[in-house]
Amino acid sequence: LINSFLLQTSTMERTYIMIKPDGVQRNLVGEIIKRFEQKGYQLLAMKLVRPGKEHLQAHYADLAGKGFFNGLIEYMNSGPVVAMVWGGFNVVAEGRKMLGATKPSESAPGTIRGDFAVEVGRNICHGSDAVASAEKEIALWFKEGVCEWNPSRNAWVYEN
Ligand code: IDP
Ligand code: MG
Repeated sequence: LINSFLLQTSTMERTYIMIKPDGVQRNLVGEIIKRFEQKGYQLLAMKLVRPGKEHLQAHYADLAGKGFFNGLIEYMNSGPVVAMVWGGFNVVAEGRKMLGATKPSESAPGTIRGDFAVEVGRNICHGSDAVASAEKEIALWFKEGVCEWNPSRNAWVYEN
């Protein structure tokens, strides 16, 4: 059991997943958490927050030059968001697949955006696009750190 836990942690990734203000207002919090939970990923941190424009601008700093940037910040600042950290094997790329393409018109049915969103400016959820950006986003949103724990179900999710 100890060996298998060590094996898992060596291939473990973390990703920053956020339910945007429209996802919260549309009562999709439980639905989105449910999908990550049922997949077998591990919840490592979660909070409902309204951090303000400066923090949101820092989160989306890479997009500062885009024409939609101010609108994006207004949208993200329009209500509380659910900030989460999820862990698991390949969770960064798999998490993006579960969210679906950025534009809901291109998101496959079965993905969160494909199932629940219509427009790119109201696409319900955020997920880190790489391991490095995930770690940066986790540090920005969870300055207090995350909760480390060993899920008893791991032996039923992972073969080794
Ligand atoms: P991502 O959320 O799939 O990683 P990014 O390109 O990083 O997509 O863009 C961040 C967010 O900015 C998107 O999720 C979406 O809410 C918004 N966004 C991206 N492109 C557009 C656009 O063309 N118009 C309006 N909003 C956009
Ligand atoms: Mg992005």
